[in-house]
Amino acid sequence: MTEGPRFPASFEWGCATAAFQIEGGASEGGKLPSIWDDFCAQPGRIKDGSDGLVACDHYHRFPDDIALMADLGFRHYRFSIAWTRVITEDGRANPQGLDFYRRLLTALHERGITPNATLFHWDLPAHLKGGWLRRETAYRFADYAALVADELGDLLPRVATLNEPWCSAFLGHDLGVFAPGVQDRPSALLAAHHLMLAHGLGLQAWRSVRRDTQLGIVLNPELCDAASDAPADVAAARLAELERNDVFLNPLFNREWPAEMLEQMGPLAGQRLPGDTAICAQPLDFIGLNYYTRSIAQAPVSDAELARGYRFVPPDPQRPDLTDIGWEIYPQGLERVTRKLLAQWPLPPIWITENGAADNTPAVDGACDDQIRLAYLQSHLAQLAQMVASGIDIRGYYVWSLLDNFEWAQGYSQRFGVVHVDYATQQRTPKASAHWLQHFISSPQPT
Ligand code: GCO
Repeated sequence: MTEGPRFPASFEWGCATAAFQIEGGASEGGKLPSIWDDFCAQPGRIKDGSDGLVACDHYHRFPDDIALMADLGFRHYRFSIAWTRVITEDGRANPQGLDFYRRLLTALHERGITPNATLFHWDLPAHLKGGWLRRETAYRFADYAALVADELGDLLPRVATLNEPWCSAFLGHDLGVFAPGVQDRPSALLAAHHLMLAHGLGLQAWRSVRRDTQLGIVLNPELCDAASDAPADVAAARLAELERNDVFLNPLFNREWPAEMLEQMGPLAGQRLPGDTAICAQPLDFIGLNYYTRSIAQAPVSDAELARGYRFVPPDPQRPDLTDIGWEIYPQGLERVTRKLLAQWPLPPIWITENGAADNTPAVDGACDDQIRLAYLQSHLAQLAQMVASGIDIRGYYVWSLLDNFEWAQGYSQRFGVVHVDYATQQRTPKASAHWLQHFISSPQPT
């Protein structure tokens, strides 16, 4: 990195994972199936036909993974709790599942690593029929939040309700590429509403049990640029941002949804009840922002695009500035999107809860030279340093991800870890990026 601003000593450095992507142990300790288990079992849903049954076997290997994290210098760890592990079908506590997380959390604290738990990272219990299309699910989420607060809250200083509810709602119910695989625009908006209701009810439920936890939510805001100055392209980019940003941020601050989104919902808009927005708007101690890339939109063409109001233009795969999954490397976007949000909503303190790159470099002879990821992290941390120095209230950064893991519809074909995982042997190999981060964290100055 070139000479640049310094991070404050209090800045927090961590890594992130999610339960379904790493744990495996799919039917151990009384764990129930989630909608992602069901989705993986449907032919054609996952690129390499894989599933989360074993994943990184973190369920059994967590002590070693925590030791590795500590060796690499991470003092903060963002992970998710599997709802399906800690609750029985009739809504009671599952002591075996809770015991797993108690052992995990105890091991983290013993290593001086501060946990940041997400309650819902997409793995909805399959037995909650109707899923996010039913209002009832939001109330079940609140019961789950209260249970975790009661059982594990003493070990959890910081908790987020949801991770990227946009993905659950829109990838899951409009594009249909994520579980549960529905393709219906109004349904996606209804799911988004119920997710935000779950967030609000969840915060109320948690606070009714304990008041010493910092509580928030993790979003993946969109920075969408128009493909041209043509008014139809500019309008399309705006609609993409309304869907991705306003639908989630407005309720957090007691603001109604944009009229365009209510219109797209059609008659289902009637299922948004008076008072719901106020429930969503619980006080936030922090907000987590996940950033990977920006997108480019143009005027819609197909029927599905017309229902959305935009169409995305993917970057030309020949461009050199893409990660292995085909996403543009665009560090300025981290600052642009953060400033855009701050101009529109009174955000609480920010943590960058995910940032990272797909780089599928193989491990050879105990080493993995992931140069795409290394350059990606260096450019984004240089951008972040400038943002922090300019006074934006960002308190920490979690790299996505500690380990290569189950990348949802991409299966194991895309590797996001700073540590390589050989899925046949479960061998972990820290990559060049991990060694660089280790050094950086010990003296986090872009020099
Ligand atoms: C996310 C996802 C991660 C993905 C990552 C890369 O919250 O976006 O949590 O699960 O693996 O974003 O696509």
